[in-house]
Amino acid sequence: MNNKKPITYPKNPTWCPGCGNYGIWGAIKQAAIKSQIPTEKIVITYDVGCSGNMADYNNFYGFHALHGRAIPPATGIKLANHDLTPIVIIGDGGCYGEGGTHFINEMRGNHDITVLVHNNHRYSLTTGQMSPTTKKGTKTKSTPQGSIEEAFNPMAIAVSNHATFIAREFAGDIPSLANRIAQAMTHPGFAVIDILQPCVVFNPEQSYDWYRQNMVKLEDEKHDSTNKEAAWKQAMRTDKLPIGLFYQDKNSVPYHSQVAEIKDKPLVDKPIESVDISKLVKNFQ
Ligand SMILES: Cc1ncc(C[n+]2csc(CCOP(=O)(O)OP(=O)(O)O)c2C)c(N)n1
Ligand code: SF4
Repeated sequence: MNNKKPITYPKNPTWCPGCGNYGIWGAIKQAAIKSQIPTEKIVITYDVGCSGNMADYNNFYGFHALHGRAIPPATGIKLANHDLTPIVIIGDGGCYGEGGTHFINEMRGNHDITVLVHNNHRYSLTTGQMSPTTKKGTKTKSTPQGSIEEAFNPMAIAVSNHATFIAREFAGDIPSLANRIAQAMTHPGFAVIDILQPCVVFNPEQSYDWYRQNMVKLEDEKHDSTNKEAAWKQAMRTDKLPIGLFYQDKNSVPYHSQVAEIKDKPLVDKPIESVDISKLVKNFQ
């Protein structure tokens, strides 16, 4: 695969008309071009869900993981060949629910991957059950009397748990989202973008208009994205949904650069002639 080949398949997505996944898909394609990273160096790992169905429409190298398990293969790909740029496509259910422990622990290692969370506040592929980000008290198919749990706060988790690039964007603003994804792809460390994604079928209340009325742009608030305390304050806000770059550590050193054996050369380029596995094999004889 190279830059001359199309980066999508000529196949119509099965997403519902008006779904926010179309905007995210468009932004990813634009970001791949903006980042100037050769397409054959980009690898996308997909979770299970409406979001993960993007695996069928992209012509990047990729891997379709189990539900909640798209982050570990991206980390493994980066460790095996750190010349590649892994991107994770995952829903809020998979990332903050089933895959929550991968999310919180791999950001601590500052693994150099970009996690794009399609946050529609529902488990949508399975027809709209509540997810970790569903607002307390919301009636869904699985919570007919209103949900009891407080909502998961991904921005606060990321700020307090050492992620080095933390942003929130809106699926309805494709140019801004594309720029942010390109910026995240070139950030040397763990980058997360929580993308507010309208699910027009199972979450019609949080519509495009609702988001536009409830969002506030961090750049209009003169937010300092190098200041972690300022990022924490924005993450804890309840009056509005801040959009933009919450925090970036400009001195970020990714995990693979701190591993002596691979920091100078990707693992896949290391000679294997001198590797002796006979002792290991004996253990299994
Ligand atoms: C371990 C596991 N649990 C549950 C399921 C069933 N399942 C498949 S898709 C899905 C919902 C996905 O929701 P989310 O991750 O938020 O993505 P979305 O569909 O909203 O994009 C569920 C619960 C599964 N496949 N595997
Ligand atoms: S169910 Fe929701 S998230 Fe899934 S394709 Fe339809 S609008 Fe999009």
